[in-house]
Amino acid sequence: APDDGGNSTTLERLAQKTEPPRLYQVLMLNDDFTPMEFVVMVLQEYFRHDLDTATQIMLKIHHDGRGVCGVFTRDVAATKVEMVLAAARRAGHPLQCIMEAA
Ligand code: NFA
Repeated sequence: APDDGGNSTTLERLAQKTEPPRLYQVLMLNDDFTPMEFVVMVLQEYFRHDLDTATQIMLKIHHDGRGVCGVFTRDVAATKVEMVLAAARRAGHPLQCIMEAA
């Protein structure tokens, strides 16, 4: 069938068996050294969470060892991980950030 340039309807996409993109969780891992304020800042700046949500996610990571920052397509998730790791390295913190298939 000819390429419609992305204008196909949902039903047409089903008929074409077009799969939705796979999604990936971006997670941060707890450590004993990264300041809580830095983690909250990262969650606001790179994941666009508000202060209250960022604080809740940071505390979840602190208590459980890991927590979900957001869910994204593969390339976006990989870029988020690299941005967080670069910011942590630049600030001299050992904060770790990973992606996992959702
Ligand atoms: N556990 C860190 C502390 O007590 C805070 C932290 C939270 C670090 C979430 C990494 C991720 N300073």
